[in-house]
Amino acid sequence: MPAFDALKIDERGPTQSATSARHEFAQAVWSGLTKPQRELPSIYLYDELGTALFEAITELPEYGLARADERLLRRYAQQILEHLPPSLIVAELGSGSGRKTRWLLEALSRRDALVYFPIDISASALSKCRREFAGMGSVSLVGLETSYLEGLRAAISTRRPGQTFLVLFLGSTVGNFERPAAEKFLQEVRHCLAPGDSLLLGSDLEKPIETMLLAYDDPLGVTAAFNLNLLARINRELGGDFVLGQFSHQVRYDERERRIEMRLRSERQQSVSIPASELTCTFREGETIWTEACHKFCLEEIRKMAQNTGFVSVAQWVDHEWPFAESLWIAA
Ligand code: AVJ
Repeated sequence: MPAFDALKIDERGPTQSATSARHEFAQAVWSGLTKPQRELPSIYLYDELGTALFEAITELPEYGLARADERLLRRYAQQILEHLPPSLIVAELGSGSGRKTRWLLEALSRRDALVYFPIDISASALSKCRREFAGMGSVSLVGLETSYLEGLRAAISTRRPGQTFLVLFLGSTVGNFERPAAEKFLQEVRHCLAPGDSLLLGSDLEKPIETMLLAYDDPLGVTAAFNLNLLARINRELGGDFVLGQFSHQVRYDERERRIEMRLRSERQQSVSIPASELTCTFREGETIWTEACHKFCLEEIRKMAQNTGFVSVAQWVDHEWPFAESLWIAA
């Protein structure tokens, strides 16, 4: 696709200097830790080490989610593609290493040359992704190291007449939003798109509570390390002095909200200072920092979400080994 070389998209997306990224992190830590229920935004879990730990999570026997997602894409790539027009441009929100996406892109690129925009805040995820697709001559990859919507807007701005976009939002990342915020976000995605563009949405389905708890509190402690790494990151990047051994990984399932909640619990009363955020916090014993919510869905609710956000749900594929769904929506 030679025309693509001429495009004026920075490979790294709208670049941000390291100092302004650090400043934003310092600000976010300040505002999260000064709330009555302290919290830290889950996007900050994914620095280089956090991304590696998340990759390890996807290999855990207890975390069936990632394998279910990949199984569905592998098994149904052909069926998914039958719903999609030729001359597709693919943009993926949170591509990670691109491993699961490979199945779909392989099937798509057998029909047509393909442009693929992986969008991820993790530079290391994007470089893995580049390696994953390096050997696939029919895929032109343009990585965008930025937030989902900013990346999506940059990708869509390259649209030429006759091209249709497919947005991938896999791995149940949509579950990290509170339900109303998820709809608002999907509406914003819809606003970036034109009628006839599509969205493939991966969502984890409700399942027995024991199974869900184990998936987020694995006996090896990888998820605990993933969670605690957020404090380690504050120490590394913001000069914090969290003593990691004095915090523990806490997981519960809220049946009313239908979500896994991850927190970090202070095991004793302690003070922590974070110079770059100009903050000193005192934690009570048992006090928690909220780090991530992972909402679980049912099939009907996903179809309803499509309706509420300006899409038409055209098909759903479900994995029965680990209840998980891929839903294909077309922009109305
Ligand atoms: C990457 C957001 C989909 O919610 O299951 C995995 C993140 N956190 N284990 C999820 C996660 C702890 C994961 N997502």
